[in-house]
Amino acid sequence: MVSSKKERSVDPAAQEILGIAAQESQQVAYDRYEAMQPQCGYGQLGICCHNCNMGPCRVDPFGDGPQEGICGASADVIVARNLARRSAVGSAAHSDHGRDIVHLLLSTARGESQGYSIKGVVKLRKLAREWGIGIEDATSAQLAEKVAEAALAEFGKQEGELRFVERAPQKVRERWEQMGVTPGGVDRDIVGVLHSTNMGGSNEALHLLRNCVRAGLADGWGGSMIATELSDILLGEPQPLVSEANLGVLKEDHVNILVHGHEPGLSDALVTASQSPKVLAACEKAGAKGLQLAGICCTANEILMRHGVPIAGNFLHQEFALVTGAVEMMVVDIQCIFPALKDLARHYHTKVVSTSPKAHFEGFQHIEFDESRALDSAEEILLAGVENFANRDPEKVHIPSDKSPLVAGFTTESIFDHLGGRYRPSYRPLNNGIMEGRLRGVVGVVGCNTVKQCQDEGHLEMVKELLRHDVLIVQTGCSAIACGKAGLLMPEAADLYAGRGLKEICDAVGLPPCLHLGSCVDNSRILTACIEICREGGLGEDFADLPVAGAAPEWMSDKAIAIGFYVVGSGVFTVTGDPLPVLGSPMVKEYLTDGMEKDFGAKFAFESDPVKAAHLIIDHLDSKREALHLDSMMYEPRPVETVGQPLQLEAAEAVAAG
Ligand code: SF4
Ligand code: MSK
Repeated sequence: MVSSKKERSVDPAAQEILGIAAQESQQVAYDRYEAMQPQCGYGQLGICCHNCNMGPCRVDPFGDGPQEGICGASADVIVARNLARRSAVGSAAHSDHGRDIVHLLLSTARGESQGYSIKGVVKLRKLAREWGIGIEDATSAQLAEKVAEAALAEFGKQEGELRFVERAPQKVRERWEQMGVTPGGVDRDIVGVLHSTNMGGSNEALHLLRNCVRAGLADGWGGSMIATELSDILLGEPQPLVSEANLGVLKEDHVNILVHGHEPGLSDALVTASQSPKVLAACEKAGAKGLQLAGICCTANEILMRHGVPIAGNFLHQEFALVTGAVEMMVVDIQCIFPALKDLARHYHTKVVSTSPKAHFEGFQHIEFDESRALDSAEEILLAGVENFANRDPEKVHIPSDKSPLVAGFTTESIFDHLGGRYRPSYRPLNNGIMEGRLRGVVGVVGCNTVKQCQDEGHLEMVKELLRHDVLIVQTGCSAIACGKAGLLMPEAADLYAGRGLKEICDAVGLPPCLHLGSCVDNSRILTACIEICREGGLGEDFADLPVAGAAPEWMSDKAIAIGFYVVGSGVFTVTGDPLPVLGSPMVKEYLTDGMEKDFGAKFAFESDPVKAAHLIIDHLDSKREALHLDSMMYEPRPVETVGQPLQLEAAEAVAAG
């Protein structure tokens, strides 16, 4: 049965576009998902193995058929081994992204790239100090070269630990040491984990599950943290800024060019090139009023937080954007890109252009992005998009009017300034807010969309439930975009959704109740924020002590698996919407949702109902508060009846009092 528009997305722009796609007989991912039913149960349970050519093997979950593969691998081993592979793939994706940023910083420092300069000088000097790279009177370029060389060595390191391990609290490091998962070289760890999953490699489920953590930590404390830090050094440290999100940012009288993917090097050059006189003149000549650049997925987050470029949408919006009929070009690089875009591109006039040597697509045009001539390369790409304006069919143009204002661009460092003020930057107000019971805790709600759930519903329902219980939300990736589209990234959202304590803090320091911290690799900012909370004192010395949690209500990518393992592996309780693909092994499920806590200080929970998931988190935060002997919460949760309306304190109190 075909699901309705409202079952597919809570976003009104998406619902409008889904109606248009149906009228025009265009398929989107939901249609393909429904045609795929029933999906393979063995795959869903994680008990199918094709790791050698004697297979594929599958274990019968009902106990009537084979209980082990041809080599003798049990369901526990097969499930854990599949998960370790996926964690390693997610870690590889983030880390290879990080490596590219390092190369770009290095070529910029050596004067071999075009159009980039070292913008985050404060962060550069700070990181150089942290890594013991001291050069008297060094220029930024000299220092950046040394830092980039040191960062590059982190990938191929053959001995010792990753440099960023030193940032982790002592107790976290001790647990990693005991469990044998302290991240060493990024590539070494990923290769080691993949090797362990080869046929006849590791055949003990617990060992493989620790390898899931090892691969994840190489991502979180390696590839992703390097990506975030060096992006800030090269492209500039984001600062809070105002922009907009949703398909309504597209303009009927402009050439609309979208960037989709992850790596900020390309998108940053496109932003610069979009203002070039040559491109603007070409727009005018084509009869357009200008060029509207907008983003999809995480590359959108990168140029949003550094340049205020508006966001057209999150993961599932990549197809919806094309159905507007108003997109001249979609420029993609790597990760989260549907090969199916070619079919919509054929029906509409959109040119879909791949640019990365790492990702080519059947039916897309490939124009390889060359960083040594980045601006010229970006300009050529944009000019090809402008040229396509002439092929737009006005009959097919339907741009939904929906868009929401948002504030984005927070970082671990800028939160300091916001909380403590320019002259007293500090996390003290945050820690005090938690300690005195104004704030219940801090939760990272992150991750993707999936066709298995109504788009954005999981993110929004969970976030709203947490906000009314005085939980400060930090966000990245497509979850941040979901909340941006729904108006939750504005300071005014505190009035509409936050409990009284959270609202008081947001009002006092001028913060939205949900803080946009960037793209998927910027989940490492959540780790560094936790480090600062520990360092500030009063809430424990270990991530596992803190009233904090993570959630990925609509996760989809292997990158989310790697993130889950580095977050839980670092001591932070995490809830996923769909369960990880482990239900074919009760032992693996039990370890992830219980046993891990003994080994790593935290565990996973699986809960697809976002409100129930929010309450698992609230219970967790309360248990941590109790263990820390913190004051009880200052106020009752905001009454559910008042959610979405400006908070009238007297009325709220009256409702709360019954
Ligand atoms: Fe089957 Fe074992 Fe080969 Fe997997 S590794 S396909 S379980 S024989
Ligand atoms: S883009 S990994 S769908 S968050 Fe980072 Fe969004 Fe998930 Fe891709």
